[in-house]
Amino acid sequence: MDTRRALLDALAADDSPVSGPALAESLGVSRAAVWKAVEGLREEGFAVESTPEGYVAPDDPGYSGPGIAFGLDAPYSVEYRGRIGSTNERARELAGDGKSDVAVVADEQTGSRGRLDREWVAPSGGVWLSVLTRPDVPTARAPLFTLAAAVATTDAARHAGVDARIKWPNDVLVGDEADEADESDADNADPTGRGGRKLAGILTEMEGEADRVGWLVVGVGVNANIDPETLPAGATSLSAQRGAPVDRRRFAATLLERYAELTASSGALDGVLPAWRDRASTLGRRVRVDTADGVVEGTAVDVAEPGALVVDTDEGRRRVHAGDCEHLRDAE
Ligand code: BT5
Repeated sequence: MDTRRALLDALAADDSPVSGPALAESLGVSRAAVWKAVEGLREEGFAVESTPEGYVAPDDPGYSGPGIAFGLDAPYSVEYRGRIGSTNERARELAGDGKSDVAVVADEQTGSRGRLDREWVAPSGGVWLSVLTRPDVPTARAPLFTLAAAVATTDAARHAGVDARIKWPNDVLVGDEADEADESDADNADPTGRGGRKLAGILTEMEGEADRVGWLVVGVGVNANIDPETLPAGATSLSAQRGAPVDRRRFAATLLERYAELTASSGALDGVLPAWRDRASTLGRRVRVDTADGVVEGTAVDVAEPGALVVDTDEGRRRVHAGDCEHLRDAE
């Protein structure tokens, strides 16, 4: 483990100051190496304090690489960028270099993408992240990772006090006409009629053989502390919903920890669909899904391995594996 990460772990493990010499000894490095690691953390915005008794973690570790890695209970190293083209693109580059178990996190993206090469608007203030892993699972189960990311994002949003739900397959939304208490509430009304306002989107990219995933990049874009006015119509943000900024460091850490937990093993992956169903707004709804093979319209009744939407149509039951899903009002 590198000295910085070991130092972060030591600071996270202990509320009391940790002395330089003690750290050097426990990490098996020189005192100069400890000092260099402290300086490196400070340069990355993690303001380690020096007291006569030793080093202390900053009160507010901040939205930064070390800030997110500090106390993180997930097996990822964190690569933070203030501004980047696309975290997914960076994660793919790392995959090409043979890397794994890295979370690329950014404040702002200048060239980010949604599905089908659509533009994703990602100004400063968001939580834009991509997790690169090399899971030992058959390629057919890969869609479960997208669903796991949706569950993780929903849980992190709820943790931050925002009642989010999942719209199949990869949107995390707030508010939905079916349970909108007051349709006249302009702030919460759904202008698109598509099942709520979009808080987050997920884009999964992978490479693999038929039977095994090679690498998998799950990219999550969450509108965190952003004025929805600067986003495409139909979008919302955590700060707009809460009426106050969210702690992005904690939000990102919660999301990463939950995602790691849900994808830790093939046994853990078995829990993804039930967790997804619990948080979904799509099930039981009338939907129209635009697929590569045409439009499927009917009632969404279930989601089945590895993430297909099961729709009851006039012509019988259909399984839809990919497409854009619109929630319809019952009368439509
Ligand atoms: C998605 O695509 O929802 C997946 C978005 C994934 C973005 C993340 S950010 C980190 C990582 N790095 C990347 O480069 N990408 C990933 P899709 O379902 O195709 O939705 C795209 C549509 O959402 C666009 O056509 C817009 O209408 C809308 N949109 C764009 N930016 C938005 C935003 N910030 N909030 C809400 N809606 C947005």
